[in-house]
Amino acid sequence: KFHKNRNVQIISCPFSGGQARGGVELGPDHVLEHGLEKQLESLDWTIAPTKSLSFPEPASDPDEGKLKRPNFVGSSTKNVADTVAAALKAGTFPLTIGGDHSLAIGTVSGVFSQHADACLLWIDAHADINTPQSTPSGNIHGCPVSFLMGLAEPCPPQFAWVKPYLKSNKLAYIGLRDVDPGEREILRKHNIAAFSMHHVDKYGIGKVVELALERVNPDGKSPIHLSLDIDALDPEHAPATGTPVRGGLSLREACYICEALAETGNLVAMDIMECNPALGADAQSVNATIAAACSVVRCAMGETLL
Ligand code: 5AB
Ligand code: MN
Ligand code: MN
Ligand code: MN
Repeated sequence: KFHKNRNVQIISCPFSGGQARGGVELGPDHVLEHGLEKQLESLDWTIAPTKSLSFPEPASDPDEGKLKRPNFVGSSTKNVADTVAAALKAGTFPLTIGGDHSLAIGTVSGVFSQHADACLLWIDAHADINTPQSTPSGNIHGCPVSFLMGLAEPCPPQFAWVKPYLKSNKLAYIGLRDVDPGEREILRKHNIAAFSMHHVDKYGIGKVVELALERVNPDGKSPIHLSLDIDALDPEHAPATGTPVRGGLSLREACYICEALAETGNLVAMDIMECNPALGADAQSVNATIAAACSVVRCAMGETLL
């Protein structure tokens, strides 16, 4: 059933410091209240007691250049990195529930500290690769990948602990459709495997996943970390998120990506990020978003249709 290791450590991260919209810190509780633990149990996973992290706010947090709340994000993501690394050391699969996507500075650091040869699949409407210089918003949830690659020069002191583990040939995107000009330049310069919705339309999702894996995992041996921003999905399926962009993945396309990664047998960690229950137009759109988040997680954890 794809996953050899069937011990999961859920890490709940009610954190919103990487962006300005309140409510994304409520994401983890909604996902858990939707019954995710039971759902994983019925997929034969053994669930370690869920770790719920708390994120104390620093007394003072002045902007660092353009970056907003650098102390808060820097210390919180360090905590996440240590927790993810500990989960892997304990032989469990870290499943991190956000919270905003700046948390991935922590999750990816934690995974690469234990699996130096890992690759990263980033499923998102956005590339999240702005540097402290290129960020148009100052929101760090738009910057995690640049920190992980060591592109921030100079590196802000709050992120000095982040090792540049991530090499450009070990990163692939699927679902992109809102990429800033500075980000586009970085993607080109580093020849990063970036599959936009245009490629999904042109080749179909099956081929896109195949092409992405060929680029980042040509010999099929690398452990895989999946970082999934719920805004990769079309707002029709996941409206309750801070930065929705029309023209996204269908629920099935997102599920397919997760199923295909599970099938490799190499998935070692997953993030599900950016569900914001405060932003749905009504209870039904919040519920649809949370249900979609649980669906993609189950697919990554080995649920199959037949
Ligand atoms: B998300 C934008 N590129 O840097 C920026 O939701 C949006 O984690 C970032 O993908 C969206 O502020 C970050 C305009
Ligand atoms: Mn996004
Ligand atoms: Mn994101
Ligand atoms: Mn977002």
